[in-house]
Amino acid sequence: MKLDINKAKEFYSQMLLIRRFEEKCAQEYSHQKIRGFLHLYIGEEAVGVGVIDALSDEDAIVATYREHGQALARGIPANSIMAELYGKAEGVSHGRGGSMHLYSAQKRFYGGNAIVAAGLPFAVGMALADKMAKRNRVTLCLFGDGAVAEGEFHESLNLAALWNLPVLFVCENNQYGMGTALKYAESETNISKKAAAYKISSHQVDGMDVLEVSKMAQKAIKSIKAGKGPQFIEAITYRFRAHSMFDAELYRDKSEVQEWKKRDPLLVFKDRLKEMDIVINTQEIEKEISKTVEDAVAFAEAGTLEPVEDLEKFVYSQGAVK
Ligand SMILES: Cc1ncc(C[n+]2csc(CCOP(=O)(O)OP(=O)(O)O)c2C)c(N)n1
Repeated sequence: MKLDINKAKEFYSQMLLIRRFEEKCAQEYSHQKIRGFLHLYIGEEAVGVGVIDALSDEDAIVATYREHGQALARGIPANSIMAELYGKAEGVSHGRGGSMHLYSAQKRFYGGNAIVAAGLPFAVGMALADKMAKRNRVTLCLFGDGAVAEGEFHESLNLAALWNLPVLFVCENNQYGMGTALKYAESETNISKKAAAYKISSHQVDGMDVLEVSKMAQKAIKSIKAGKGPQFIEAITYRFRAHSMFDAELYRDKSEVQEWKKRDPLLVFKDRLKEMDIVINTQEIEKEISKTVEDAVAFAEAGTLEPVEDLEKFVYSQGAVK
């Protein structure tokens, strides 16, 4: 794959921003500045960054509760994401969504969803609307391997194929559901094979290599925009952190985590740049990113908590979040 220096900087910066932003989130969670559930994406950065880069501004994204990284890759400002995690009114969902429900109609980022597999029928519905209105756009649907055990996965894939809908399904296979390895939950662990059974063009990709992910996503989106129907990508990846901040991680060996860390997407990318003789100033990028993250925390700290009187605001649609 040809890579120019600007794209190289962009990929590296985005992956590093996700990493540093989330390391900060973990810290602020332990200081109880961030509350509720917090699911970190660390280790999976190459998937979100590679796939989202292939979208245009008109395309939509539907994600899961592990979505901070994807929201950052979509260009939602770090400030408004951090403020959302702090529950502040300046947050991207006005402080009402929290970590699991980032939402920006302006960026066509439609969640953030706490329910496993719930995004799939939602994405299929959005793609159906686009098809009916003859708009040539794609809905990207991101979900974890745990979603495969849900009926919604099968119903959604079936309809998307049957109706030839413009959806890109991306399964982020990080090998684990909440506390269960995929192999204990699924009789067939090759998820792309399941999608292929619905006559959807399906592929596996190395989810630790942003260039491989990007190449495959671009191909898939080109095909969808040519009217050839849904595509399915299974990105093989790994989460370096626990399922959420509450998880004692008793279900996997530390040595396994260490093995996967050798394939850290930031290291893999640096190696790829070396192979291609592309030199970027990583120290300068590190400095810029740490300033962005510090600013985001300051912005969130200075944000506003809504008064209790606002509790029922937005419950009915007249006050829907824009
Ligand atoms: C319908 C439903 N069932 C169960 C849960 C509880 N739950 C939360 S996360 C999770 C595991 C999902 O794993 P996966 O889809 O692989 O995503 P990952 O956390 O690995 O990104 C479960 C079972 C839920 N949120 N929704």
